[in-house]
Amino acid sequence: MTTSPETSVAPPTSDADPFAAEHLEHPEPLHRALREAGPVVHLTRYDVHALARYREVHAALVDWQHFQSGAGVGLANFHHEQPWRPPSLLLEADPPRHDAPRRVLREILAPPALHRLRTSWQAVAEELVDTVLTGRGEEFDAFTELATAFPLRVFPDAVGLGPDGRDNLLPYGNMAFNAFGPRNHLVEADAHRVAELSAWVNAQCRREALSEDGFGARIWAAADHGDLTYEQAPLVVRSLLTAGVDTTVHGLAATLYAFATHPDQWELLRERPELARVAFDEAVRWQSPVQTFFRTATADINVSGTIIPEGTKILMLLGSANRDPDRWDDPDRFDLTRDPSGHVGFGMGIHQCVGQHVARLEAETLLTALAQRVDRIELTGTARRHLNNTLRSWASLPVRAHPSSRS
Ligand code: OVM
Repeated sequence: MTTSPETSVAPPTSDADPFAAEHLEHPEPLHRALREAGPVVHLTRYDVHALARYREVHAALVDWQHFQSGAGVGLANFHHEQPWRPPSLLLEADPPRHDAPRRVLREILAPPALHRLRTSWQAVAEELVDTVLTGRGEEFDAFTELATAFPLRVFPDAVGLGPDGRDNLLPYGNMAFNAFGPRNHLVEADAHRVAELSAWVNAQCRREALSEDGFGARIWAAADHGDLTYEQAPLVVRSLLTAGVDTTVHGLAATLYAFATHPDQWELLRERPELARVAFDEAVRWQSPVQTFFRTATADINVSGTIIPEGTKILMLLGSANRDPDRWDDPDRFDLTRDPSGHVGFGMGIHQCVGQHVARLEAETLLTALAQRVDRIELTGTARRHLNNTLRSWASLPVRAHPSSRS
């Protein structure tokens, strides 16, 4: 990754705005155009370089020394602009400061630590699916009734949140994920709620606000053990509350949408329910609930022949990398028989989603309950998107589910 001017070329340019409504709604055409334009494309509107191919996105994700996170992973450069909130100790930090918080959270969210949650999450999933199947003549909104309802039933309890104000979680996450993009109308629309929502979230991060047996309490216990400072603990809890709700809601929605539009794949899941986990990862590859993150160049970096200047922002199009035909066969196909590992929907490298095992457990328990009870799931109307600068998010998934005769 050294600078060698004789091999560097001016990159192709594009005046497209990846954060414009048309591209947020249907990102694939722009992604294809950017991948085909070259390995690096200069986006003139924001004066940033964009990576749309798998190879370069992957290379940037694993090279934290040249592609730093500490200047923010949105468009705003924290060296020049005041962040909207104190930066995340995990997401918006580089080694060595990043490492202690990461280690603590990794332990707390590791598969063995989640084991005790499985049985109760299974029971909640079964109850929830039974309720939607009996209550509404088998027609319901799978976005609100399943993809939103399930995480909100299990995750806040697992963190140890109190009962009040949980309806602030999704709006806060929506705001946080919008904040990685430009200050467009999506950011402006929520500007009046920043203070109120932030105050609520920050209050829930206090030790006194958390139950004694959740993820939150374990983060505070790590401070008792000297693995974190007491100043760091509430910010690590804040990461759970910021990154742990909207992501799983829209990831589950993506999975349900995938199955509602691919009946043969639902049939396959029903025959082989052990595919539930790989189905979720394939849906994360196919839809990429987190579409983008930025990095900042720590030096003049030569990326496939283009010099990216030190201190400038680089847009990584995760959703595009996850559908790059040079990496994936028939990339636009949702296919349970492929191996989706290596997708960058959870990122890659030292910042790769620390909560991915929680997300997979939510998906596995919900999909398993559904596959045991439902023969067929189909859209009954238009699946509607909710626009967010970072999340490929949903507003509505009207479906009909045909209860299976064998349950
Ligand atoms: C955080 C965080 C981590 C990942 C994603 C994210 C809003 C936030 O540590 O706060 O999105």
